[in-house]
Amino acid sequence: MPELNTRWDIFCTVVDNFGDIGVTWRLARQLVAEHGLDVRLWVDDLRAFERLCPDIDVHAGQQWQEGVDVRQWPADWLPTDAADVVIAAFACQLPGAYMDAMAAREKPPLWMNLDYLSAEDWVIGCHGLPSVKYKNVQKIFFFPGFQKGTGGLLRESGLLERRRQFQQRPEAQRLFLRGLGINPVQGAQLISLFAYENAGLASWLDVMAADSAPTHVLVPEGRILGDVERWLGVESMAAGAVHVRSSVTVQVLPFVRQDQYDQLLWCCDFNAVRGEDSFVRAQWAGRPLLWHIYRQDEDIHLDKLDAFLSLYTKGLSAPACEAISGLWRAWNAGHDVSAHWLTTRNHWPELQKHAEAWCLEQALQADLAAALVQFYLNWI
Ligand code: TRH
Repeated sequence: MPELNTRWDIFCTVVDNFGDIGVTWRLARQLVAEHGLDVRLWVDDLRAFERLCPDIDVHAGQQWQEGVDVRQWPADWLPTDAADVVIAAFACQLPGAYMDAMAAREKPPLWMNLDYLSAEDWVIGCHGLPSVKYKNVQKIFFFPGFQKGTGGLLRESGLLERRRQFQQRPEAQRLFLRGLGINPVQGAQLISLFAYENAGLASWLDVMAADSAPTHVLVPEGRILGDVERWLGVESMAAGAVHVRSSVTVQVLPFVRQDQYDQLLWCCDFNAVRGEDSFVRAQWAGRPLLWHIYRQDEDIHLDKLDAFLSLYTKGLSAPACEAISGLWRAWNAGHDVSAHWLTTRNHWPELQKHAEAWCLEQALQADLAAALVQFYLNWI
């Protein structure tokens, strides 16, 4: 790709949790590291950012992090020149004065809305279409996605190779896990559990506890902890806590930096993930996964869940497809998942092979950062 001497501004409002900043921080880093771009990342909540990147100074108006010019998005906007490319993440509203600065440029910037991830078919038709216009500046929809004709998924260069090497080195995994205070229970299936509150959790832990084979569940500090505590009958668990109930060991982990979270996913046999970014990272881990989708009004998230399942399960045998789909649907409804977990386990080798194949198939698409850069090159 030709060298681009352009300035890019990415705007991120943290609506809740970590997905907004998780996606934009990952994108900003990649645009700098792999495309040599000047990137400013405007974030309205540095405390959320600090959880993923502990080097963040939450009081700094401006700071450099991994080559990215990180800016606190001030409540009272200060006059700022508009960049060549402007990305509003997840339909966030840009400051009025900044939009005027965009319109005042001799050549208006490429203004894009980086949308939410969805596997629904309509995304292909809407990707790249014009959205609203502000004065002479046209906003464009940019949709990530799993299919040809979408903007693809965030995937750093060499990611799968790094992942594969790590998964082939048990000693590296052991050291990594030890650094997080984890000594995997011998012979246990290792599961990471990152999810929203879920009434179905107790049924899952019940069935793991009753199993003849051991399971070691790693729970990053977060929203599902209340359900874990209720099931264990303990109060206020913190990182480091370990509880054993029959065949299941439950361990609370500290929230780690993004790169370490990847390694955690790579170490586990099965990853329960949520939202958007962790969901994609679990796919790059090449291991079977369970997605807790972000709930939306009027249950439209359930259409998204089904759209993804129908893509993801292509190529699976009918019983394996039924097993994993049943598990995902029950988990997202907060229902009893015990029977679904047992049937899923019956198809384990097939699901493992499939997870790797899905990962490789997805990696055939251009990654989202490269697709954005290409979009810009086509536009100029
Ligand atoms: O945190 P999420 O639920 O985020 C979001 C937001 O709710 C957002 O508003 C919504 O639009 C979106 O979901 C769909 O889930 P997500 O997207 O997986 O983001 C979590 C981020 O946290 C991801 O970048 C991985 C990172 N992470 C770490 O860096 N360390 C950790 O220990 C863990 C558990 C996660």
